[in-house]
Amino acid sequence: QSTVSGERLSAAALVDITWFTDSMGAGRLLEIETRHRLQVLGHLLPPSALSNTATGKTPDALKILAENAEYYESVGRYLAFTRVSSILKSLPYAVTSVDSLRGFPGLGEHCRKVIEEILEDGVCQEVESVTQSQRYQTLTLFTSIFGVGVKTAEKWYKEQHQTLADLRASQIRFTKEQQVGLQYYEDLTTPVTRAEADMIRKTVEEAVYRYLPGAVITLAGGFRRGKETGHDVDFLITHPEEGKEKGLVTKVIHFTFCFSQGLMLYSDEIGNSYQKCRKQETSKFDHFERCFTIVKLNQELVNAAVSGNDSREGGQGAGGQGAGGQGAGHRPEDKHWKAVRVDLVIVPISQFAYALLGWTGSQLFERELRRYAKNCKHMILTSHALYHPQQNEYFSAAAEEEIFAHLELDYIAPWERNA
Ligand code: DCT
Ligand code: MG
Repeated sequence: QSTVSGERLSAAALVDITWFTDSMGAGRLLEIETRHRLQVLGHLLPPSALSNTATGKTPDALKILAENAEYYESVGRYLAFTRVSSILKSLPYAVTSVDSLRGFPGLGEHCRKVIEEILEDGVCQEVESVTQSQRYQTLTLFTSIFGVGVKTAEKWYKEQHQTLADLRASQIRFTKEQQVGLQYYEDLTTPVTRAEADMIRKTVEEAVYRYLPGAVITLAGGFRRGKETGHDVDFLITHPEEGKEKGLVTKVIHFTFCFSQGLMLYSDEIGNSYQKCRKQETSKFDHFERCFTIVKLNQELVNAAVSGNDSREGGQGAGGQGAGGQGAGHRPEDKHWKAVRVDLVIVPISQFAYALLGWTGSQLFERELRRYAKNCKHMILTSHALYHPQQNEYFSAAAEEEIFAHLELDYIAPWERNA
């Protein structure tokens, strides 16, 4: 097989291993892993084979059902559809009959039926009716607003709101997040490109080095996995001398962004709470000092950098003059900036490898890896540490490779984690 298929397989294989070990016990892990890697290679499916062509939607049919399950807060069904969708997408060849998927891990009756229908008719009626339903459409729209989760979207839907215009004209008391989410809706739902991420990185570097020379800034999230676009830009910031990084967020945000340049459209700072929460190792959230922000990115500078004609003065990446955001659909001709979500996470060096692993994602990959750690190794993996509760032991790691080694897994490179 080509290296591409090999690369794509690891993440999917991990999903499968976990499934197998759940039902068969950890003892047979190695045998199953080897067998299943081969099994996966034996099936054929191009990434587009299961897209629901009738709806013309990019996300595949199972992903739509997963989303819909999420809108009904059914985590189990959401995961079941998402896992099968992810595994199918990683297969390098086309599946032409559902029988060839016999024994396929995690493939339940429901998924089988969907796949069968699409293979036979090109369309799955259930997926069709989901995508045509007002509820699905409205919840998809509302949850795409920054600061709006399923519960809030559902509440607004039940109050008969259906469009962004409805929301804007309503008496709803929006949170600060939702206000900026609506105000910059168009920008925030336009994918961030790698060139834009690189430009933001320069700005973050300038801001951070000013207060903490010697800090190390790492681009994490989807961009580290090799994706060309993302919905935000995630940075981890650390310093080789533990403790030096403390309080950095406040300094960087307040002085550089807010006062000096007015580049910050929104920021939500959270202090480090790891020691306080150390006992809650199972919490799905981490406890780093961090800041979720929305910055003004000067697009002219990005365009200049892309065309190899970077005429920046003083290296100022994000920003631009003039205040005030424009709402969705009101992008004026002379608006030369774009609102972009940037997450800054401040990490003590001793936890950096774990933070990097956690913040590289994908979310499904992290979920499966943690599930594997728990079910097969009886360990708790978080973005801070790897912990064995029965042995009351923490495993230190200076690099991601060491974490995989502690888990007795082959190293999986970031670009293989796009599950
Ligand atoms: N993450 C985390 N804790 C959070 C948010 C995210 O541990 N509160 C992890 C999960 C994946 C990774 O960090 C990056 O998160 P996202 O930006 O949501 O995902 P992404 O893969 O970078 O997606 P995109 O490319 O669209 O930004
Ligand atoms: Mg991201």
